[in-house]
Amino acid sequence: MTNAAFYPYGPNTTDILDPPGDDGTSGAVSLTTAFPFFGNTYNELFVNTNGDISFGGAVTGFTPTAFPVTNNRVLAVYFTDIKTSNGGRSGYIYRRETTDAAILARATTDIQTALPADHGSFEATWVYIATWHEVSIFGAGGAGLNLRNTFQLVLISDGCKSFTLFNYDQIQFLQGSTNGGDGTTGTGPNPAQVGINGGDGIHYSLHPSSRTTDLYNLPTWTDPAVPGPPGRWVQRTDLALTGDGPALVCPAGFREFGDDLCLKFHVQPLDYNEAIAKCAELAPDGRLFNIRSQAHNEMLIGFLQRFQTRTGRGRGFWIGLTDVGTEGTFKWEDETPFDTEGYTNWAEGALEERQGGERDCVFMNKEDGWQWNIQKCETRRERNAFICTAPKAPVASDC
Ligand SMILES: [Ca+2]
Ligand SMILES: [Ca+2]
Repeated sequence: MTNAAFYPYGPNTTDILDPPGDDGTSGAVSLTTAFPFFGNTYNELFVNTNGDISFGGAVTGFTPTAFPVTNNRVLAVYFTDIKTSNGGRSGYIYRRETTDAAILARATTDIQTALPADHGSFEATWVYIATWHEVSIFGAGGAGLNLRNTFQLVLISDGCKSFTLFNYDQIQFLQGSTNGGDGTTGTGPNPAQVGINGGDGIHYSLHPSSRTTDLYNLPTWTDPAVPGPPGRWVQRTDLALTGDGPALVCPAGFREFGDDLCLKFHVQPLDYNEAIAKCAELAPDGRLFNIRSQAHNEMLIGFLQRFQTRTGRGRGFWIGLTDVGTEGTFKWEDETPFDTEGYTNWAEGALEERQGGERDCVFMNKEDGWQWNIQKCETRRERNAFICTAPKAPVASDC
C-alpha cells in the first residue's frame, strides 16, 4: 500500500481481522461514541464483506441497486460481490475504532484541509477505520483470481458532526460474476456502487464514478472542489446534505400539517399586529398563516374544533386578511392581493354589515361556523388566537 490517502491499517495496528467469507458481516460492532449519520446517531455499525459499512443492521446483499434505496443506511465504499474466501483466503478486511492522538490529529487536519470554509476549526475526537486489503470477487476464475482491490473507509466524528473518507489504492475489478458479470475479467454490466445512502429513499450521495468503468481510476481520482490526496472522496455524513438537497424540517415548536405546512397554534389571544410580531419572533420568516384554500380550511377545522374544546373557550382566529391599507380593498398578510374570485368563506352579511372603517381585520370562529368575519384589529376585548406558519429549514445542527 503506497497511497498517501490511507490511514495505517493491518498487522502493525490494533486492527481486528475478520475471518474470510462471502456476503458476511462483522456483526454489530459497539461504538464508544455514537456516530451521527443523516440525522440519526448510531451506537453500533456493521462492516460487511461486500464493500460497505451499514447502520441499523448488516447489509450483505451483493447487487448495486442505484441509490437512493429505502432502509439500507450504508456507506458503500466499493459495493459489489466481494469474496475473501476463494481458495481458503482471498483478501483481508481489517477494522478498528480509535482515539489514538496521532490518528485524531491526522483526521482533524484532513477535514480542516478538505473543507476549510465550513469546517476549518473541526476537531476530531473519534475515528473508525475499515480496510478491504487485496480483496477478491465472488465467482473468480482463471486470471480473475488475481484481480484484487484495496480500499478503505475512514469515519471521523467530534460527537456531533461526522465525515467519511473513501480511500482507494488499487482497483482491478468492477464486479463479481453475479449480476451478469464475468469472474475471469472482473467486468460486466453492473459495476460497483460507490456512495452513501441515507435510507429514507430520498437522501443519498453518489461518487461520480459509481457504477461506471471509471471506477478503475479511483486510486488517482481527485475531487476538483476538495483539496486532498489523490484517491480520496470526502463527504460530510451527519446531515442529509447530499443527494437532492438537505433534509428539511419544521422549526422548533411548529408541527407539520398536510402538504408540508409548518404550523403553530397560538392559544394566547393578541391584537392583530401583535400576532404578526409574535409569528416573526417564533421562527425565521414566521408569519401569520393565511387560510387560502378550502383544502387548508377543512384541514384546520378538525384541529380547531379540538383546540377549542380543550381550552373551553370560543375564541376566534386571525386569518391574516385586512383592508387596513385601503378601506374595502383586502390584502393578505403575505402581501399578495386578495382574489375575490378565489377561495373565500365570508359569513353571511359580513362584508355589508361589518365593513365599517374601524373594522379591518378578518377572523373566523366557531359561532360563525368558522366563516370569515371582520372586526377591529386592536381592541382588548376582541383579541384573537392565531396560527403561525414558517418555512421548513435544514435540520438544525447542535454543533
Ligand atoms: Ca460476496
Ligand atoms: Ca374595513
